[in-house]
Amino acid sequence: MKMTFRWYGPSDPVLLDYIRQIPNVTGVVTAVYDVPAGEVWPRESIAKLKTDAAAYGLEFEVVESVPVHEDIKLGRPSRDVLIANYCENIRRLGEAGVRVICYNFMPVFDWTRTTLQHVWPDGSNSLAYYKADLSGLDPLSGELSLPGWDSSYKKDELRELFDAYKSVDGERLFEHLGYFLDRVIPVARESGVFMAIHPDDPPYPIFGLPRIITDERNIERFLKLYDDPHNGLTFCTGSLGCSNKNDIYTMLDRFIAAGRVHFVHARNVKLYTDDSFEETAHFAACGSLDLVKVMKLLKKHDYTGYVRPDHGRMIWDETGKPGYGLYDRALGAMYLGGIWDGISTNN
Ligand code: CS2
Ligand code: MN
Repeated sequence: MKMTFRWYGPSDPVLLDYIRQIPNVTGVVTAVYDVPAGEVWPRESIAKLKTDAAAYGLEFEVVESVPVHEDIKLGRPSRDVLIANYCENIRRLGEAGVRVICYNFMPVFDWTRTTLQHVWPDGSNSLAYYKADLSGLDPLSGELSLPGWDSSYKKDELRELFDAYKSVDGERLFEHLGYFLDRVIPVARESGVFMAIHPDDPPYPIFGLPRIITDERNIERFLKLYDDPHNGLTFCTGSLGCSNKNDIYTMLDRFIAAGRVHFVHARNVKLYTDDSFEETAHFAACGSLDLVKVMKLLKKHDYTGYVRPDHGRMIWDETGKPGYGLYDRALGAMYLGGIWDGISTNN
């Protein structure tokens, strides 16, 4: 396995200079952030990410994310041009040495939480999601915004999007995903790139919008839509693990055995019976998920793909992008690396 770390580019307060000091981290996961969804990334911008990372001895082999334009998810006529642009991005990234592209197919919103600063007794804070609080949130109010979301939508545009999704249920969304994969995966294969869809976070419909990359059955269906290793998964333990219905260990075992996992996001959450959850430190004892078991499964299958610590808490008075501070993610990388070393020695 290759340990990586997410880096939000030159404006990220977490500097490459810091990332390179985390033992065992060999590469960064990043993206071109100044090009709107649906457009082609300039070759120079891609090359710059590579040279920036290389200047600190870090590889750039994983992109997270190349966003999928809403018109593709909605199956609108403009999707053909947008998919052609997406394919061009895959080609350009492949040429630059990128091996894995993480993306998601969630309508309108990326990850959703009801608070960004749940305060723990030890003074740290983390993201959390309380089901009861969600009913009080109106996504169309224009006042709600989360760091994972595309903030470029204006109120009217959001309303228009919500209206458009009234005719797109889970079945239609699956059809639109299939249409996308039929065109994108052959290009990925030619380009030596593995596509890795990120599960929906949380893994069930919210605000009346469909979500389909949610559980074992639906992921199996997704993999069959285009049965090729280049149509693969980002296995995000925290996203799949925040539904009581998902047994993430059985799922990981099975999808890794099938050669379909190319990227692992390791995140721990404390899960409640109603599927509310709080994000915790990576340590198994801190949450409901056992990342030791996860690493053992990677070992069992001699996993050679990429891993990164996912969201961390904010600790030691750090401020910054919620979920993406330096300190707790670095502790996470160390915990995961320690487990890996521990299970790798024969002594
Ligand atoms: C990430 C996702 O921050 C996170 O939770 O795991 O936002 C992820 O980057 C996207 O869903 C991938 O497209
Ligand atoms: Mn994730």
